[in-house]
Amino acid sequence: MASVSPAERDIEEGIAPWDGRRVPMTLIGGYLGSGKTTILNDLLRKTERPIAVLVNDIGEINIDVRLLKRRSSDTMELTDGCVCCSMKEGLGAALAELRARPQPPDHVIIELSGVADPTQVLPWSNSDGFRLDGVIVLADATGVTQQLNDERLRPLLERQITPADLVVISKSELVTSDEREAARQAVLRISPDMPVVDDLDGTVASTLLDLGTRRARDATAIPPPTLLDPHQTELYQLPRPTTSAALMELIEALPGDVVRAKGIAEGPDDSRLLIQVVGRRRRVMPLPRAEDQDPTDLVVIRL
Ligand SMILES: Nc1nc2c(ncn2[C@@H]2O[C@H](COP(=O)(O)OP(=O)(O)OP(=O)(O)O)[C@@H](O)[C@H]2O)c(=O)[nH]1
Ligand SMILES: [Mg+2]
Ligand SMILES: [Zn+2]
Repeated sequence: MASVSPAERDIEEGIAPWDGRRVPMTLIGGYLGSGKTTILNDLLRKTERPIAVLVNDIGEINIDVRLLKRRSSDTMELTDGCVCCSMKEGLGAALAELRARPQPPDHVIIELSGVADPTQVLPWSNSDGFRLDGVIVLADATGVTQQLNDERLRPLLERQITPADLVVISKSELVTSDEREAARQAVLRISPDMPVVDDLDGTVASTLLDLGTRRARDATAIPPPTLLDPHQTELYQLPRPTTSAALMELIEALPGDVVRAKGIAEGPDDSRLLIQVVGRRRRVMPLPRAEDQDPTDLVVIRL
């Protein structure tokens, strides 16, 4: 490579990245446990495109990033804080790191934390090198109606749903068609013109990129972040090694105010067991063994 004099290098650095090209960015939001990582994985499984992924998990441990099937140098984690408030600088730094790469990714997807207000992140989606492609917000068919009736959660969920370009009713197959329709109506009461789809036929993930949102967004109209997060996050130590049965017993005994818990435990013969708790749904599943998959504590979020 030809050597570059400092003067020339300075000029290079002054140019927007990638010859002024703007990489489309998709934000995936929605309440805790609504299915953001699941749909993201689905999407990554269905495309070969080089996609940069940023995953924000509010606990001290980023479980989600360990669950992404396609982990690579293009996966970045934003841990121990919410990207819309306490982790804003972390997001800025991650995007700066992307910008510094010689080759742009095809697309950037950010999984927001389950308590994030997507509006707060919009300014980054139109920063140098990026343009907003769309805001997808998941609404959990098994929980959204009840969550919207909970005074502690309603303001947060309204803030999450309002800026969406598309709302996906997740976990549709777990409810009756009446419940699904109730979830859809609950979303429409907040945003009457919102496009709302469900994930019943398994094709929704492939429609999430290239939404090409045309919605006008006034960056000056972004309200200051308010502390909408009514939750407390704790870490519970897990026994090592342990068994599915013991873990089931442990999570069944979690206090009733636990809305979300997740962790990776050490099972028999150095296997891994994934714990997933969303409200009353509590599951322990064997996890295909990946490299560097160290067991974690259990991240527990209480309301
Ligand atoms: N049956 C069913 N389960 C789902 C679906 N989507 C997600 N889940 C389950 O719901 C739990 C939470 O899913 P995640 O994808 O981790 O949810 P999340 O929104 O990323 O959660 P946080 O990042 O912690 O806010 C997991 O046990 C998933 O397997 C779905 O469409 N159907
Ligand atoms: Mg997630
Ligand atoms: Zn936040």
